[in-house]
This record gives sequence, C-alpha cells and structure tokens, in this order.
Amino acid sequence: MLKKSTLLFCFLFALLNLIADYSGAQRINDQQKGLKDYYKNFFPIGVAVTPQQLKDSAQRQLILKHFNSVTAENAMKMGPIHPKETQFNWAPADEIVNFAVANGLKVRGHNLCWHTQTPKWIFNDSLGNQVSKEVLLQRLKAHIEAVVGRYKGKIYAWDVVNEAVSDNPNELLRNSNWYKICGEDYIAKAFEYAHKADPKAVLFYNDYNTESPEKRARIYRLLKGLIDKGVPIHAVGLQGHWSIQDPSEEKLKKSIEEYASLGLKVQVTELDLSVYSDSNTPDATDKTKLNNFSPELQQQQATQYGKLFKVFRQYKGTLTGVTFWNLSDRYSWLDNFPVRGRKNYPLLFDAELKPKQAYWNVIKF
Ligand code: HAH
Repeated sequence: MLKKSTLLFCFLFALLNLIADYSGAQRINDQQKGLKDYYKNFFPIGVAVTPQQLKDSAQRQLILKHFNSVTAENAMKMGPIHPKETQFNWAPADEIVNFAVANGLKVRGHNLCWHTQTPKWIFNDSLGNQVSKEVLLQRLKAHIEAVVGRYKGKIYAWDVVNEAVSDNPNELLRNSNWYKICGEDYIAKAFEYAHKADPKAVLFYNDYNTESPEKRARIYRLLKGLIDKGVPIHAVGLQGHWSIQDPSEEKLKKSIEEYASLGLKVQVTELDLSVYSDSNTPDATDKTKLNNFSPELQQQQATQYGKLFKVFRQYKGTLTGVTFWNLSDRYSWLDNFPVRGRKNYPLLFDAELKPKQAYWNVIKF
C-alpha cells in the first residue's frame, strides 16, 4: 500500500511538471510570436521590400516572422516596371508576389500613377514632343490594365494615385506632367481604369503630410470631389513618414476621423519615424551624420511608436492596415532623404535585425 503522503507527493510532482511544461511552451510561443500575431485581431502589418532582401535568409526570416503583408518598395512603380512603351520588367515584381503567395502574405500594390519614378517615354512621342491628353490617358490605361491585370487576385489593394496634392497651400493639385497634360481628369481616370482591371481590388489615394491641418483640408477636398463624381475610390493611405515628435495623437485621430467620415477606409502605408525633426523638409541643410543613436532618442522614438500604435488600435475596423517603409535600420530610404548620406534610424529593428525599444512598446498593450 502506498502511503497517502507518497501519493500526494507524486500528485504535486506531476502538477509542477505540467505547470513547467506549460510555461515552457508559452515561452517558446512568445518567442515565435511576431508583430502580425500581436495585431491579428486589429489589422495586417506590412513591410516594403526589395527582391534582394528576399534572397537574404536573415531578412527573409525576419519578414516572415513579423509581417503578413508586403509592398514592393520600387519594383511596381511605373519607371522600373514599364521602362519602354512595349517593354515590361516583370521579374522583380513577380519575385515579390510569388514570395507572398507561397507564404500566404497579402500584397499591397504601390503605385500606378505618380509624378516621380516615371519612365522617360511616358510624356513624349518618338520625336520628343509632349503627347496630347488623349495619348497620355491611353498610355495610362494600357499601363494600369497590364500591371493590375497581371496580378489580379494576388494584389488586394492598390495605391492608384500617389501624392497628387500640391506642396503649395495655394493650389490643390501638384503641377506635375500628368496635371499639365491632362488637367485634373487623370486622377478619376486612373481609378476607373484600375477598377475595371480588377473590380475586387481596394483602391487608394496615397499621400504624405496627411495630418497637417492645411494639407488635410485640401486632400479632403480632392477625395470628396472624387466621391461626389462616383469615382471608384475606397480608401486613403496616410504614408506615415513621421518623426519622433510628430504627429500628436490629436492630429492623427482628427485626420483618421475626417477621412473616414467620407466613408473611406484608412491605412498607414509607409510608416517610419525619423529621428530628425526635418524629415519632411526637402531643403533641410543640416548635414550632421548622427552616428550614435543615443539612448534618449531611442526612448523618445519608442514612446512615440507606442503612442501611435495605441491610436491605431483604437481605430480597428476603420484602419485596415499598417505598413512599414523598409524592414530595419540596416537600410532606409531616409538614409538619403532629405539629406543625402545622413544615416537615420526610423524602424523597429536595428541594423543587426534585432528588435529595438520601439518594438517592445508596439507589442506591449
Ligand atoms: C514616398 N514619398 C513614396 O510614396 C515612396 O514610393 C518612396 O519609396 C518613398 C517615399 C515620400 C515623400 C515625402 O515624404 C516628401 C517629399 C517627397 C516624397
């Protein structure tokens, strides 16, 4: 006969083992969890990528651990993907889309019509003369049909028009070649062509400084005009090239609410938090290279990231995605903008791909 005390001992021993196993399993789980898992009840978390990154195993693993959506940083822009009227450069974009499909990630397409990174041929005829409005719209249509058509069913959302609103507060639309040749019509047309090419795709107008009250009012005016005309536009992209000081929670909330009041969904499409305050000033003269990312700046950045994500979570349902513009501080487009060669540290992972303080603040809620 076993003694009662032996039985009790065995029972307690088994129970302790169970608890240890369980917390061990939890620990492993937590280590495997990435951003996308913490945010699975809120919205997809995306990242802008290059085909080269997907070939690097450490970066590829980091992408797969943390993100459930990808965007091509450059590969789908008109210049790179459509270098000549009769020639498309599909390979880089295909690599990104194939990677996403094979791994079950969503893809946001970026972008179909923009004033920058356009191919040389688009605005001129073979003699070098500017083309007519009819010809340019025909070219835009052919471009959109080809690109949207190729990835139909694989790309769930498209930035159809990028940055059409002027930096000059006195005018609504930027005086780009699109505008000079077509007037305002090119915007509505781009959305119509995209909708026809993939009726299920979620179509975005995407811009920066969307929280600045003055620019916000002009973007609102543009969007309202399009909606009133019955243009198939479904959402607005706040690029989110922000800084460790800006925007305030109030400014961000006000913008989300104002755009959403038009019946549009909202996404943060190109998130990064510059450690400089001049990130959106193209004429910045400060050439200082900040080679040590001080603990104070890290803390400030972590606090700002934490605040912004808290607001994002409050708008679950309206805010349908958050995409980071680049993967880690190893490389960011901000290393060359607005000051060429000035290192920046705007993302959640450092140059060694390790999570920064900002990362822990984003998943702590
Ligand atoms: C974005 N422009 C573009 O949408 C994206 O395609 C590119 O890779 C990087 C940034 C941002 C931008 C800005 O914040 C200020 C002036 C010009 C452009």
